[in-house]
Amino acid sequence: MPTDSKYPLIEVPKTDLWGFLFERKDKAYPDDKVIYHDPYTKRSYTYAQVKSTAIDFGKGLKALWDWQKGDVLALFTPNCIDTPAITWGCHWAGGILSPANPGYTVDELAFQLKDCGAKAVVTQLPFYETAKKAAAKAGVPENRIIIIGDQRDPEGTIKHFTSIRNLSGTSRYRKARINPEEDLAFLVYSSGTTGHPKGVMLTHRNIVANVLMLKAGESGNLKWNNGPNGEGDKILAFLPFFHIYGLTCLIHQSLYSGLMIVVMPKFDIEGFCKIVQDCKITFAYVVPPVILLLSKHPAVEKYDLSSVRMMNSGAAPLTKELVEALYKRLKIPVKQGYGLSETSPTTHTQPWEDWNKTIGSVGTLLPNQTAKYMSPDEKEVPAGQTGELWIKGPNVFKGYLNNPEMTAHALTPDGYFKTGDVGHQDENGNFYITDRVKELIKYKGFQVPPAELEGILTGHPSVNDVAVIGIYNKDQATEVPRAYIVPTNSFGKGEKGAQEIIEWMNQKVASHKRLRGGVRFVDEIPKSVSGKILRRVLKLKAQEEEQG
Ligand code: 4UW
Repeated sequence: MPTDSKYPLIEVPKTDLWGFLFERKDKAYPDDKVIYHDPYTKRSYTYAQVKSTAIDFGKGLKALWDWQKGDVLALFTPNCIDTPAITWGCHWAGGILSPANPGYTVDELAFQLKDCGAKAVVTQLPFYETAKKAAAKAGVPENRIIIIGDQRDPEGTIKHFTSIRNLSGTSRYRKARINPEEDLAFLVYSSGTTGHPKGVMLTHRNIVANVLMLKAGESGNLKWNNGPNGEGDKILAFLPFFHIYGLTCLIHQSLYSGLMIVVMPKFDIEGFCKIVQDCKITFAYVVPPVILLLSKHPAVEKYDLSSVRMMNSGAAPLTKELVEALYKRLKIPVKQGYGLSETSPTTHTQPWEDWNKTIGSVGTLLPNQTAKYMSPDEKEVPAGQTGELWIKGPNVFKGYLNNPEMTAHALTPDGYFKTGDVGHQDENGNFYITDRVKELIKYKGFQVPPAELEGILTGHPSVNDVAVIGIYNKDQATEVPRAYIVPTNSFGKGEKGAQEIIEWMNQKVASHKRLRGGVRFVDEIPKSVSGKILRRVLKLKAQEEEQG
């Protein structure tokens, strides 16, 4: 029998994100509450400022480029306090936002711009050159790049978003009419269970549902305090806004619940500790490698982190040892959450009070979620046994963009999404993720699609065949990608050859996709009769090597 959430069903209103966030009657905090704060520049946005800036930006998009419903705006920037206003300004004009990792190379960004059909790109000055080259490759005109943030082009030739806010004649524009169940709010990129990154089509309803699910589940447990400026919960936001975890849990949840977000563009452990201390941060969404640093790094000793009442870890497996090590050192409890780009994202979270009773569990089902575990031949496994997790609910995506084949592979006709994650649940409804049937590698929570790396590596003149797998690196609390390569006869194997391939790859991929797990030369890649790479065989090989 499928398992239903233990929370009461919540009603998901038929509204788009704009109506949900900016036309609601039940907002329980004042319009002048600061929601987004930049501790470096001291710039802030109150709720009212986000709203008015978003409207101005949306009008500017219409005035400049005749923005239409369904037009895609790509976002290529590290975390920036202008991002929320840009996001909802795009929605105001009827657009879809497609955020990309600012670490992408020109080719990686060009792929996404082309795939999502971007009409314009928003970036920051240090990323402009990459954005320009990628835009040229993808056919996006150069004059459709806008910059946000504090740095401006000294020549004044590149449009800054503030300059398109007050274009003359914008008063005649009206907000776009959205069908929340059909119209897309976001196109985030995920490789799903196999292959290259694909556009995950998330509707307005998907995100509205997930924010309400978080409110009833996670936030209810945490008893968020949305008190006045300077009081109330303050959440440190270094997790990227371009990834679904940051997009929903940070940008959307904070505005909906009236919580202050302190925005960090890039993580470093000293910066993290200093901001926690100076801003009296009470909560942080993190990934396992950050917990490792907090429980081991010597710099942590110099700071007072006692304002933090809890952290939430997700995006990759978290070990019991790490949870215990952090608590021992800092007395900060960590709970886990779980989810995927395709589920908007959060499906499970550990109730706050259970953090130390169910360490290792990703938690219980959030409201409106139904789950079951399936065998490889797609039969439901009995309660408590291990299987692939399938999920159903209003937060499940609409499909992969322009990819009916992969959509049909991922979604069942009765609405279940096949997560590709393997696990089980205990008799109290606590879920555990123990393995993956999908190919995906996660480096510090970032997706690394093996098929993409294999595709690039086969372009190396000395590579005859290749397979990439993830190796768990305990010292960094993350998986790292490793390539198994069948070289051409003439290629010098050994350390020098491996180094040559690693350096060649470093030029071609974003930092999180580098071959940090090294290169191994083999005589052949193990494959099934149908030619599918047998990654399990390589994983066993890696384990044997590890054990000496
Ligand atoms: N334990 C083990 C976990 C876990 C995990 C995710 O890049 P995506 O598509 O999406 C994410 C989303 C992370 C996330 C969502 C909601 C939430 O509350 C939270 O909280 C803490 C985190 O990373 O990758 C999805 C894949 O990431 C793995 C799993 O393999 C999943 O399919 N994953 N969370 N707690 N593995």
